[in-house]
Amino acid sequence: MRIDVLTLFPEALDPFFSASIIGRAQTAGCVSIRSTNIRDFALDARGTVDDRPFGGGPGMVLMCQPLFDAVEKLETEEPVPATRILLTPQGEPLNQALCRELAALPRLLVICGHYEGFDERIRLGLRPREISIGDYVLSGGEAAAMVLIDAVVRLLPGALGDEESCNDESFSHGLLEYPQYTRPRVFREMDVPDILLSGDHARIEQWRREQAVERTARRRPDLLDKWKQDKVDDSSMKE
Ligand code: 6GU
Repeated sequence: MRIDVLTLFPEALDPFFSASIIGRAQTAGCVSIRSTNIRDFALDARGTVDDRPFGGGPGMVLMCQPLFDAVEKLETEEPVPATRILLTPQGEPLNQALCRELAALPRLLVICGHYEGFDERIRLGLRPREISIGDYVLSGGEAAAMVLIDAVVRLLPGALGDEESCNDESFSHGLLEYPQYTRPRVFREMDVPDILLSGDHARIEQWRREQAVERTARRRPDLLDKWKQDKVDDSSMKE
C-alpha cells in the first residue's frame, strides 16, 4: 500500500511513521508512507496557503489552489488510483470496519487541515471521503492522520509479527478483549486466575470468551447489542 499525507506539519508526522509497528511495516515493504507539505505548493514567496473568510468572521480558511495543485501533482506521480481522504470532525466516524475497508485499497491520499476550516470547494472539487476520528475537536488533522494510518497499517498482511495477534483483538469479533496476565503469578497480593494456570485449553478459551462478553456488557453495552445482532445475522445467513 502507498499512503500520501498532505499536511502543513510534516515534521510532526514523520517521526511517528518511522517508529514502532509503522516503521517496521515500511521497512518490511508492506507500506510506503510519504508526507508532503501543502505549503510547498504556495505560489508566493511567503508560502501563503490560507486567507480570511468571505463574509467575515474569525480565523483563516485553507485555500483551494495549494491543495488542488498538491493532490493533482501527487496523483499523477504514480499510476495507482488514490482514494482521497479529508480528515474533519464533520466526516463519517472511523471504526474498525472502515479501517478494514481502507486497508484493502492500493493507495490513500490523506489530507490534514490545520486551520479553522477549508474552502468548501475543496470538498466539492476533490470529492474526498470525509472521515472523523471521534466526537471532539482537534486543533488539526495531524493527530487524526496518525490514528487513522496506525489503525489501517496494522491490518496490512505482514505488518504485525504474527497474524494471530491481530485477529484476536478488540473489535475483530465485536467484543472487548479479555484480561491478560504474565509473570509473576502473584504481584502485590493480586493472583493470576487459577484457570489460566490449569493447562486446560478448552476451559481457558471458554473463560476468556465469558470475560470478554462480561467486560463488553459492563463497559460498552452498545457494542454487545451489535455483537448479538451480528451473531443472529450470521446464523440466519447459513440457513
Ligand atoms: Cl479528523 N480533525 C479535527 N480537526 N478534529 C477532529 C477530527 C478530525 N476527528 C475528530 N475531531
